[in-house]
Amino acid sequence: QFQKPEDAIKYRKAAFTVMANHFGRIGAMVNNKAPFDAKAAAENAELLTHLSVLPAAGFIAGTDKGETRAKPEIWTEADKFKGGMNKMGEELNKLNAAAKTGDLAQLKTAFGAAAQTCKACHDNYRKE
Ligand code: ASC
Repeated sequence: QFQKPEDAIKYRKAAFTVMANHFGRIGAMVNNKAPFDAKAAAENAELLTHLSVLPAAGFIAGTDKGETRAKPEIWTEADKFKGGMNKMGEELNKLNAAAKTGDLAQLKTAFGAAAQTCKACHDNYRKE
């Protein structure tokens, strides 16, 4: 799927960038930076469940060098890293379910849990 390692790095970064945008739109609502729009929140949450499967494909062997902050532990602790990715997917599914209820309180709770899964992998697997 990738011609060279740099293409895989670009791909996963692009996927995370798009995810951060859609996650951020919900974040703005739950943090009272934007008006709560239940329909928009649900659309963004739905998108995130699909987008979240994308980055993993970019973490192929040999892509720990170059324009990346990925730590080598991603490959030396591959199962743990995959576990973190899966956890993110699970929490985004919960975020999607919460968003569909149209209840801001439920959205806030699920958003916090999902954000925690983003942060966990950043703390463990991303360089400064
Ligand atoms: C975001 C975003 C992340 C996570 C992380 C959570 O909105 O872009 O990477 O939340 O900051 O701690």
